[in-house]
Amino acid sequence: MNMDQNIIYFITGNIHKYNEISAFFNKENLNYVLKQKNIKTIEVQAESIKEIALYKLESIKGQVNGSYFIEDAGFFVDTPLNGFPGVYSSYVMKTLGNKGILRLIDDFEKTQAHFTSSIALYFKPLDKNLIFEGDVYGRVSKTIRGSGGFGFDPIFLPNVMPDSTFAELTTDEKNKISHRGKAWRKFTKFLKENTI
Ligand code: ITT
Repeated sequence: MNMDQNIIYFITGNIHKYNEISAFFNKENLNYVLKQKNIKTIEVQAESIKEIALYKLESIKGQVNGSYFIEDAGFFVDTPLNGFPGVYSSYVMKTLGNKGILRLIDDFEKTQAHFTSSIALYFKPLDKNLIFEGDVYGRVSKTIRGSGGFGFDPIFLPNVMPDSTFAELTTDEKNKISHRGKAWRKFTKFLKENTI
């Protein structure tokens, strides 16, 4: 067997996302080796994280040998911002940041929020694009708390652990309940059922 067949590339420029996924990978006895590759992908504006993920995957077609995946995530403040920043999460993180989000919703007592993750995989043995999704629901914290995680983690309180922000959890704790963790478990199930 060609050794290259057992490598799966995670195409990302975000080391935090890579570290979370690689923590999962190392725990499972998968017949694959994970490698990070940072290739410029095209991020279109679309209505859903899933559409963005599939487009991003298509945008690097022909540039990687073997199987590869990308992951796209978004943070949605459902109450009171009707889902904003959602598909604009990267841009809003760079411009407003967590402080800016908290300022926008300062007057509201009741908040609802969620993260969504879409892993889009090009699986070479089947010559197919596949998608695995996960989400996690919670609230927005009144203050920025915790030093772990990244992005919007310091302001997100998951419903299943409502006293801690994602940034106050260890990577393992976050992985057990996160959007990325849920998408990841579907992805792993597929890889186990389709071992080459
Ligand atoms: P890629 O190179 O993989 O595209 P990215 O940093 O552009 O990395 P996304 O588009 O998936 O990542 O993420 C959109 C924004 O949401 C970005 O600002 C992230 O910091 C943030 N984000 C993504 N996943 C998160 C998570 O698990 N917790 C907190 N914030 C997250």
